[in-house]
Amino acid sequence: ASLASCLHQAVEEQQLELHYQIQVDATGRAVGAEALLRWHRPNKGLVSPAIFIPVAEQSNLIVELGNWALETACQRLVAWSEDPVLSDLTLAVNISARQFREPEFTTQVLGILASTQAPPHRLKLELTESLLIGDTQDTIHKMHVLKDHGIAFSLDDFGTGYSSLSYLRQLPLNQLKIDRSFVNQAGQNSADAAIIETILALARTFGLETIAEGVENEEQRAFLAELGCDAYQGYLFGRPLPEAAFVQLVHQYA
Ligand code: G
Ligand code: G
Ligand code: MN
Ligand code: NA
Repeated sequence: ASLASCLHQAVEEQQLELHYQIQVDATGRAVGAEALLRWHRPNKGLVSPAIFIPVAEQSNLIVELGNWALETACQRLVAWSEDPVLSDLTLAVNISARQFREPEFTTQVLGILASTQAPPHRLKLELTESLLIGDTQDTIHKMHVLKDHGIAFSLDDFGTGYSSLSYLRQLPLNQLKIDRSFVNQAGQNSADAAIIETILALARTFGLETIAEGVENEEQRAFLAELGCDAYQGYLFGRPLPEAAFVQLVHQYA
C-alpha cells in the first residue's frame, strides 16, 4: 500500500507518537519542550516526519495528524501540571501551513483546549515563514483569536524562508526560533554570526523572545548566550525523547 493510504490508518490504529525535546533558558533550567511526531509504520519501523508530513500535506490528512498532535500535546500538558517540576513548562506544537489555512483551524484548536482543559498559556504554536505567504489578514485574525485565549506563537526556522520583515510588526508573535543552519557554524563563520546578531537585534526591537535550535555543543551555546539569546534547544541538552525519558531528563534540568 502507498505511504498515503497507510498514513490514513496511522491515527486510528495508534501508530503515531509524540516525542519531546527539551528547551532550556540561559541559566540552564528547563523552560519548555517541542513536540515532534513519530510514526511507527507496521513492519517498516520508524518513519521520519520529514518524510510523512509532506505526504500528509498533499491532502486533508495533515488536518487529522495535526489535530491528533495538538490533542495529545494538550493531554500531556494536563498530566504534567500534576508534577511541580513539569508544571511550568510550555509545549510547542508544529503547525503546517495547510492546517493553519483551514477555515476551521481556530475552532479546532479552541475545541481541543476546551475538551482537554489544557492551560492555554502553556501551549505554543510553531508557524513557519511559508505560512505567511498566504492571506495575511486571515493569518493575523486567526493569531489574534488564539492569542486572546493565551496561546503563544513562535516563528520556526526563522531566516530561511521568503521573509518580508514587515510581518514582524503585523503579527502577534511571541518568539523567533533561529534556524539550526545558522547555529551550526555560529562560532566559526562570521556570516552566520552576523545573521544571528541581526535576528537577535530584530527580536529585541519587536519585543520578541528568542530561541536557538540545533545547539549541539557548548561553544555554540556560549556564543549565543554572549549575544543574549533567551532559550536553547538541541542535542547538547537532549534529543527528542519518548515521554518517560523526557520526564526523567527534565528532572535533571530542574
Ligand atoms: O523531529 P524531526 O527531525 O524528525 O522533524 C522533522 C520535521 O518534521 C521538522 O521540520 C518538524 O517541524 C516536522 N514536524 C514534526 N512534528 C510535526 C507535527 O506535529 N506537525 C508538523 N506540521 N510538522 C512536524
Ligand atoms: O523544523 P523543526 O525545527 O520543527 O524541526 C525540528 C527538527 O530538528 C527535528 O527533526 C529534530 O530531530 C531536529 N533537531 C533537534 N535538535 C537538533 C540538533 O541539535 N541538531 C540537529 N542536526 N538536528 C536537531
Ligand atoms: Mn519546529
Ligand atoms: Na525549526
